[in-house]
Amino acid sequence: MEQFAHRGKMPVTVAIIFLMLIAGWSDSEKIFHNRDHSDFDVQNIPHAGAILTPEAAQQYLVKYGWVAPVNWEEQAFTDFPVHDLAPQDVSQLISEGESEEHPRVSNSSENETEINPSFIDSLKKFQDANGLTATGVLDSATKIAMNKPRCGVPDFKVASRRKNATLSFTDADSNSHNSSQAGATQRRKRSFLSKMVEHYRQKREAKDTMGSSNSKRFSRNTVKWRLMGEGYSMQLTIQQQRAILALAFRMWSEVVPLLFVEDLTGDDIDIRIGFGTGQHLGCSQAFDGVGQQFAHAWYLGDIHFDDDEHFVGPSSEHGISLLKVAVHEIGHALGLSHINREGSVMQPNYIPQERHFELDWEDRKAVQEKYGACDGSFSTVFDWIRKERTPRGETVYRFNTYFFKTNWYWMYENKSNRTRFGDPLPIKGGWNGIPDKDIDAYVHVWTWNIDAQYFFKGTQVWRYDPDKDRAFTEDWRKVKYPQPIADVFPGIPSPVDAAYFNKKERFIYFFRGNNVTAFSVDKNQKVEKFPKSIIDVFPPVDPNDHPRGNIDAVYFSYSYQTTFFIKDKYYWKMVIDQERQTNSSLPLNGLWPRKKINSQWFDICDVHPSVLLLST
Ligand SMILES: [Ca+2]
Ligand SMILES: [Ca+2]
Ligand SMILES: [Zn+2]
Ligand SMILES: [Zn+2]
Repeated sequence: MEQFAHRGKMPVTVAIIFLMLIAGWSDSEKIFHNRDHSDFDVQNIPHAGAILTPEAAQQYLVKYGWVAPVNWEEQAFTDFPVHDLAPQDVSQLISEGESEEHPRVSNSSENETEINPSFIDSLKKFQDANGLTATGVLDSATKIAMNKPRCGVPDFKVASRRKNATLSFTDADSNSHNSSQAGATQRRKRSFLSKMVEHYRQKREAKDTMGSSNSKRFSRNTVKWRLMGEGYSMQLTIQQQRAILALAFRMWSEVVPLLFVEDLTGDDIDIRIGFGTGQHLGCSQAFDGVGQQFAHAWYLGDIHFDDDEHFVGPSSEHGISLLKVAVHEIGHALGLSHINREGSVMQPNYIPQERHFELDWEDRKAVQEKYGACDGSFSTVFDWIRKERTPRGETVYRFNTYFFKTNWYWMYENKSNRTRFGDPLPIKGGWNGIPDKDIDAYVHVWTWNIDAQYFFKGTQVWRYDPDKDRAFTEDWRKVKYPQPIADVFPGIPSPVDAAYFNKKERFIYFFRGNNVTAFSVDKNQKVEKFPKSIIDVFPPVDPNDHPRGNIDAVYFSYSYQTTFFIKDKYYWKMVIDQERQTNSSLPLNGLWPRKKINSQWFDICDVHPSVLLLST
């Protein structure tokens, strides 16, 4: 009866699909959005059985790997349940079953909370990991912990997968069905399923980097995903589902060098996503109705959500946040296991959503163990100064570091040593009135009588108005912008590769090819004897280690109180005066040997261009 009631949803699905067909895509969204839920008989939606008895608790401990690690990755299809087919001569074989006596009053005993002794150690382990006293007794706190909404992926999995393992069903299993037609059908089905399993195994192994210690990971940088047409949720619009999933993938993109792209047409999908209830989507693991399990996922594989759960969008106060669950399940698809640590997105239980949850430091490090850290190069880097007034009317200056690359930018928070959550963003929209891509350089001229910010691209220069947060079209001297660089900075050849302002000398240094030209802001002219070779003006500390020319960016950092030369994936830090006082052999304006940009500034990661504009 329960199963039948469960299937009662089907006509609604069919009706909606039909309405979508006749009404067209855009109109159909309203149907989803304003869908009246009264057509569901809520009473009949199956609920996950509460874990109250020792038997149920023992099942929980076995299922989630607390007794022994579960061979989860092999379970995607191998244990696919094959139901007995009806025999052809059913009317002759069928007879009424005899009723069994069942007690009207449950024979509950005092032993109800006593767990089988062989499970006590596992139970203690579970209690300890969940911040409970490890009593080994199934007390009410333990029951509460076991009944929390949770991910269906076991907490302990068999770590290494047998390579090229062949599937075999036990002899006893196949013999038992030998004589019946149903048995033959079952074997055919299993043969089909074993091929399917083999297909997925080969596909997954093809993605592995053989022999590498990090072999359990995607080996391509672009990972394709799709919300499968047969697996839409009944609770959010398809657009909402896709947008939330895209955002969840983007959050991982922001911390590892992987680009995730939604692929609506191709055959070669890496992560297939679907919503289902009970037995679903050809999956070996049935969902359990309302409550407890909300989703599960396979490494380098598929993600399923239990659509009996009340999934909601990121801004909703109630229900289960699809975004948070999706971020967690994508973590599994990327190869992460559960982490019992407060603040981690990989905690097995659902933690009601903080409004703005993010991947924390250790989640980042865990996924970077597998995929490495982002390792980019940048076209322009600078500290942006802004004035703020305190409540007492004093002026204070704050700065943030910006990294520009092609048509997007990141703000870097030096104190927390990461980019702002949700970056990168498009230059267009963040910076008004300047070209929306490929900025060559930025300079902030800041003296007792000048405070001017310039962006350079090609042969032109834009002056930026920080108060109005947009480029000037005309400044107080009636100079119209953009201007030719040669007019604003006479004697400076353009385009420039990079530029920075030296406060002490009151010179702007413009870099182009192997040369550098100094420009005096006081005299408003090129400094004599320039251009010079970069290597002569900024000599190397180690003669074999110098960027030479074609510098990407040069910037003075207020955090580090020194100047950085940036080229490709490296930076060279300029020798500072204190260093020269203790070591007089260091050259003036010398450059220390290079280091990787990502050893100083962490997690400045690209995202796929299709999700650049996406935000919560
Ligand atoms: Ca459930
Ligand atoms: Ca540049
Ligand atoms: Zn999980
Ligand atoms: Zn599933």
